[in-house]
Amino acid sequence: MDFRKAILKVREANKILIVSHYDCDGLCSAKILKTTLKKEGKETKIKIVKEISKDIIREIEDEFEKENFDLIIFSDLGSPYLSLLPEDKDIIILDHHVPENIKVPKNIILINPYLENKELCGAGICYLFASKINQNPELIDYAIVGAIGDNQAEIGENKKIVSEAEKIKRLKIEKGLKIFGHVNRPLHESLKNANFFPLNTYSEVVQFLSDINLNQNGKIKSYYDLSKEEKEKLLLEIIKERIRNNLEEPANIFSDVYILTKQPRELMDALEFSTILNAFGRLERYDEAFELMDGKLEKLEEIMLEYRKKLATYLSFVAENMNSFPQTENILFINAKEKIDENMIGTVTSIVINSLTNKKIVLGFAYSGDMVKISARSKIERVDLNEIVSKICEKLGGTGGGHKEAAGGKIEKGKEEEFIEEFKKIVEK
Ligand SMILES: [Mn+2]
Repeated sequence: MDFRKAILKVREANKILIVSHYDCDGLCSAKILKTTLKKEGKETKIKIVKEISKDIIREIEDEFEKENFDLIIFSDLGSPYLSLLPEDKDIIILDHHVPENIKVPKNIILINPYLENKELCGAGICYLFASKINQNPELIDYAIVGAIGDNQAEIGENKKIVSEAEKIKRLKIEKGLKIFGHVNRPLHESLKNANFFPLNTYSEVVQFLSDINLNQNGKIKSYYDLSKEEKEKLLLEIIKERIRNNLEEPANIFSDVYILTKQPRELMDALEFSTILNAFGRLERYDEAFELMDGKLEKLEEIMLEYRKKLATYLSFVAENMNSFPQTENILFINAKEKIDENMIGTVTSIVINSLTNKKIVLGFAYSGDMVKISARSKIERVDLNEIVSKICEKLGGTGGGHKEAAGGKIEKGKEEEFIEEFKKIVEK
């Protein structure tokens, strides 16, 4: 990726509007850009958006004129909508979504690893760009968290950033368990959710931990806080329990844990950090997200509680209505209408495909004003959701796009069934 033109543009500008995506990767991208540009003495303003649409572009143009900006940087979004962007303003796009297939307009500098057949998350692109402007080694934390949020830390160019972070000792990768909450959740909670073996209730999990002396008078540590010996004992006992239960691949319980060594304890597990940022974004608590990244943790607990409550309600709704949703042997269509918040339909769809169904493709539909937001997830290698979803959305007068294994779109209300029929037709072929 060649950043030279973009760097020149930034040097010329005084007041820069940063428009970024509302998910973890987008929030991390904006944090990196803001910190770097501020250090250069630039005035900046961050605008977090859920998507690019004509209305949003109009809003951006108004803001640009009213507040006398001289440059817009889009991060972690923009590429698929080149023809919607303003034609008379300087624009830099730092993005990894599949670009719209047109000649890039003259006023736009498009930097996108996709054009070089590379994979790098939005925050990773922003980090490389930022490190060519000035040195802020601590910003590498956000490149890592962005990559984890987009599920890309072990893919492509992201791996190079991961190694760099290890080299400068801001990141430590440890062998851990396939659990969530290595650092900040007590073991019985993480284990209960991990489903390593058939223990159904908290009390059964607590009993298991008591039996192996990891429950000291009702105090249960997190995995991270166990001593080396305690960790070894725990792993051994889990594997033994899995063998006793005749589970396949009994030792398949490990995963890497990315520990950000310089972050406060609440944020040092990069997976937890990314989940937190995604949650803040879905609840549209953007200011609080940036405060959090500045180390202010006061609102963390309250916001995460609100998020978990909402998510639990949506997952129960899906579980209760699973049989009545349209489906084929391999595809589930969660037609949630107004029952699931459009901001959270993507998260719900991801959780459903990973743990609530055996279907290989899951789509979620949630009302979004006069439109329906669509979120698609696939576990079938041959299926390119970016292509299929964008094609059907366009055919129905909407817009869509994304990645091969995860894509989204918007169509008018009432066209859901048509979409579902088209989707079945294409995928079955
Ligand atoms: Mn991204």
